[in-house]
Amino acid sequence: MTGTRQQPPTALTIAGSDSGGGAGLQADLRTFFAHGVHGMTAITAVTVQNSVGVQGVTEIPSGVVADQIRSVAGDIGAGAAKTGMLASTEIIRAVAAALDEVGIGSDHPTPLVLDPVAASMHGDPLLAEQALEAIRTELVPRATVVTPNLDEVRLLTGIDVTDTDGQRDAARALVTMGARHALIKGGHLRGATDCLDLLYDGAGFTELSGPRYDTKHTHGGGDTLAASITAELARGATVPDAVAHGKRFIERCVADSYPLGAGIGPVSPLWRLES
Ligand code: PXL
Repeated sequence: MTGTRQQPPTALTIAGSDSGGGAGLQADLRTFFAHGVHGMTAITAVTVQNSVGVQGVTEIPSGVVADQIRSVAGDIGAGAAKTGMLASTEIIRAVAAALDEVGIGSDHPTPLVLDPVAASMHGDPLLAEQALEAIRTELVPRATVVTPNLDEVRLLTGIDVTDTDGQRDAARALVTMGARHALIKGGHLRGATDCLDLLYDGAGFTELSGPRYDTKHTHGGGDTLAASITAELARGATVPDAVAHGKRFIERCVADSYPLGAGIGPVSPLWRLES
């Protein structure tokens, strides 16, 4: 017997490993799978991590990160790609060069979702402080969509967002830096009763509003949203449609999050298997 299935849409995540399975490339792969998309990985770092925090980080040599990108893009091809934890300036530079070589990024046929991961939910650093400038200059200009939370917005733009007008200012700043679209997530806005994200394409804003769930188990939430957007882009969606889909998808995943260990549990796409 031979299998008859054709190659499904494919997506590449350039990200770190979370040994606890909550965030990082583990979240990306299960999200890709939940969208019917074949996932590939260029691993940037291995974190020693559980539900309580990050106990260690080992970076992968930058040349090996770039080689993973070249290897899979050259043979299999990626319909879309995303970045997560990138750890260092050296890795960011190697990733940017490899993306240009294989044709991924906003000036190329294959879209790039930039999730500018700086720290874990526990506050453990996942990016060297001096690497922020490389994110600004090497990756924001290559991003089809950049998806910062408000902490990442402050680090990248210096803007301390406290309301929707601040979200608009931050979105303008990131598009001025070169991103084609900026999705400014409002999840970290204190006091808000809903969860308002703002998408900007350089011309107009789209407001995406959703419920705020009362759970502490939101580990991997940003990764899962960015991976859902990436998967939809790989399936051929436009950016606005992929982002609107991602917003609905992450809401379900937050509603279906679960406790894990003694600390913070992950958001979960398990509901996709059960419905
Ligand atoms: O959620 C951001 C993130 C990304 N990548 C890795 C992580 C985390 C958060 O902990 O560990 C590897």
